[in-house]
Amino acid sequence: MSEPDPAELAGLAGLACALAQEAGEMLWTRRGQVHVVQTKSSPTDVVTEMDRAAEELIRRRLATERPDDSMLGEEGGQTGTGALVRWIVDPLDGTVNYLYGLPDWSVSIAAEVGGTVVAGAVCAPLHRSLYSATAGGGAWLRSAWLDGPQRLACNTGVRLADALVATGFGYESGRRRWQGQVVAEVLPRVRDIRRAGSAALDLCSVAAGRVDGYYERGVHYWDIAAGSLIAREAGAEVAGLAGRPAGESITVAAGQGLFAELHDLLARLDPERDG
Ligand code: LIP
Repeated sequence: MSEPDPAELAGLAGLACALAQEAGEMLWTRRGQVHVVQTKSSPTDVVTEMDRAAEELIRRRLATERPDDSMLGEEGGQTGTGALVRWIVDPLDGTVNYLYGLPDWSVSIAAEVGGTVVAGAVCAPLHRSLYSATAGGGAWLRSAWLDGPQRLACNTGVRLADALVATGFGYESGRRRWQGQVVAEVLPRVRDIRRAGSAALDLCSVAAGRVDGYYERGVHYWDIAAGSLIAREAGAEVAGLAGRPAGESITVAAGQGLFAELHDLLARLDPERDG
């Protein structure tokens, strides 16, 4: 595959959707069996056996369906190198919500071709929602609550003072202390703040117009790979500060107009440092 054509993109997105749904259903069915098996960056950064089981299921399916591709997963890291297509997988984004029985968790799967994300899916089983996008093909929501697929468009022309802004916090206490100071400066300048607990879903919420903007420091590539494409295909700008790409240092997403205002406010607050 050189430049993927629309049929190839649809194939990648279709597989991402199918696997995200299958893993999501498995997570929902086995929700009673969840225990913390490991902590990562801090005692609050948990991994459950279900994060691992969901990633294992996706890894197995990909090995069967697309044996020549490689994969980067949150739990198992990189397998395979040099492949043209690489899958970026967060098997359970919002693990803490899942552990507590809160509904905001998702399975996020993106496909990269030549290093660029070209297709992606985010499945939120408890919202009965499946978000997907292909490069140039728009962003779509399929849901048990809808009659058919709905094309997503983010909110535009929202002023910062009227904006509902989603954000999230890292697991390390020094970073959180500074994130608290940053959000204390953002809160009086916007309509309100939301902290749902799944970065992938926050980006889908930007795409669907359920929030106007989103920013977060510390998200990993697997948290945002699919959601960023979905938000962009819904018309949002997704980037870091000062022209840098979105990523772990900071990710900012919003529709036209608001992105610049949110970006400029954040840039003044030095959000890329840790306290
Ligand atoms: C989580 C994110 C959440 C963010 C947390 C964490 P996990 O991912 O999606 O929004 O604020 O810091 O990264 O750990 O549940 O896969």
